Amino acid sequence: MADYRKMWESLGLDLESHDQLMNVLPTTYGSVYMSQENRPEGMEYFDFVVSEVHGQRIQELQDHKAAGGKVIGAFCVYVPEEIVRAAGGIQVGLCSGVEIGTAQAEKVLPRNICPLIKSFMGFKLGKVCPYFESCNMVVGETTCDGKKKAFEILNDFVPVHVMETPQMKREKDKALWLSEVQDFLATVEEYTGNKVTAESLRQAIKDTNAKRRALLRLNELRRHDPAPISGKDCLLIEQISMYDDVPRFTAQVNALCDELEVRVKEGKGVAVTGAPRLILSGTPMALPNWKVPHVIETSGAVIVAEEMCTGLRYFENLVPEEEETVEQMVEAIAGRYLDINCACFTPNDGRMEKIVSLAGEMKADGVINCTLAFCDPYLVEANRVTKALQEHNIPLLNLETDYGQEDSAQIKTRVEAFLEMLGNR
Ligand code: BJ8
Repeated sequence: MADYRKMWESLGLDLESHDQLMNVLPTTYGSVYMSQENRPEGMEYFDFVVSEVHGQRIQELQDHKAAGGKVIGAFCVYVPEEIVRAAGGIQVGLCSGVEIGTAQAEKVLPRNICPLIKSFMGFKLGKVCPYFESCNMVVGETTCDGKKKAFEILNDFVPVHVMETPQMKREKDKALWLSEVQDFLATVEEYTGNKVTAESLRQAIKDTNAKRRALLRLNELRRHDPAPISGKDCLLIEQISMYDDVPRFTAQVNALCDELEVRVKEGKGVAVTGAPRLILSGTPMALPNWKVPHVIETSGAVIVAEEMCTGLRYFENLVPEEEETVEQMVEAIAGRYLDINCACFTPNDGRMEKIVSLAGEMKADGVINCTLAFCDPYLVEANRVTKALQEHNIPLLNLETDYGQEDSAQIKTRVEAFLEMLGNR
C-alpha cells in the first residue's frame, strides 16, 4: 500500500489508534478470506479494495472534494443514494462492524446499546475512520430508537440531517416519506451547491440500478449447487457496494459473474455438491464483521443468500426508469425505498414472506437469523420469523451476538448442532 500517512494526518485521524486498527485488519482478512479454497479469480479486485480500504478510496474522496465535490455519509439503506449522486456528491456507508473507541463511545452512550451504534460513535469520537472524517455531512434516520437518539449526540461533532422514516406503510406514511425524500433533495442541493436536474437524476437512477442489477445477477448465480461462490465473498462484495465507486464496482461484479457463469457450466463450486445451503437473515453485518458467516462456512455449510441490509434488502428493488420529471422520479425513488423490509416497521410481514420465498428459490435447507445484541426491533421480530418458518416447515436457528470474538466457539457449537439436525431430516 502506498504511504497515506500525510492524508490521514490531514484528516485529523488519531494515528496511533488508526495504526492499531490497520494492523489487525490484514490478519483477520487473511484468516477469514485468503484461507478459502477454489475462490473465483474475480475476487482479486475485492481483495485489493480491502487492502486499500483506508487508502485509494479515501484518496479518491479527497480528490473529489478538492475539485469542489461533497461527501455524504449514511448509516442506513433508506438513504436514497440516487439523489446524492444526481447532485454530484458521493455517498458512503458509515456503519462499522468492529469494536473500536468503546471507551469514548461509552462516555456519551449507555453501555447496553447495540454494537453498531456504539461502533459508529466510537469511530467518530476516536477519530479512526477516514470515511467519517471525509464527510461534509452525514444523514441519519428515525428507524430505531438507539440510532435516532445517537444522531442528536453525533450532531455535536458533524452536521447531521435526519430523515424521518415512518414506522408503518399506510398511504399517510407514504406521503410523509415522500415529503422527507423531497426535503432530502433540497438539503443535498444546498450542501453540494448543485441543482438536481431531470437528466442528472435519470442518470443517477440508471447507474444505481446497474449496480443493484449486478448484485442481483450475482445472487441469482448462487442458486446453483455447488454454489459457485461462498457466502463470505458475497457478503464482502455487498459490504463494499456501500462505498466503492459505482461504475467501477458494477463492472467488477459483472466480470465476476461472467466467471461464475463458466464455473456453473463446469460444475465448479466452493463447497461440495449437496453441502447444506443456508440463508442468513437479520441485522446488517457491516465491514469487517464476518464472524458468523466464517463460523458457518468453516462448519461445512454454504450461505446462499443474505436477507439483510448488507445483502438483498439493499439491492432487491430497482427504481423505475421511465419517469420524466424530477418530481416523478423523486416519487419513484420514495416508493422504492419504502419497500425495504426493516424490522423498525410494524407490521413487517414483507420480511417473513421474503425469507420463506427465498428459502424455496435458493433451495435452502435452513435459515440462520442473526441479531445484534440490544437490537430490540430484530430481537423481538425473531418471534415472527420463527412463527413464519415453522408454518412452512423451514428449519431455523436464532442467534444473538455482538462484535466481540468471545462467543465464536459457542456459536460454532450451535451451528454444528443445527447442521447435524439438518443432516438427520
Ligand atoms: S433498514 S436494519 S440499515 S435501520 S442493529 S442500529 S436497527 S438497534 S441497522 Fe438498519 Fe436501516 Fe433497518 Fe437496515 Fe438499530 Fe438494530 Fe442496531 Fe440497527
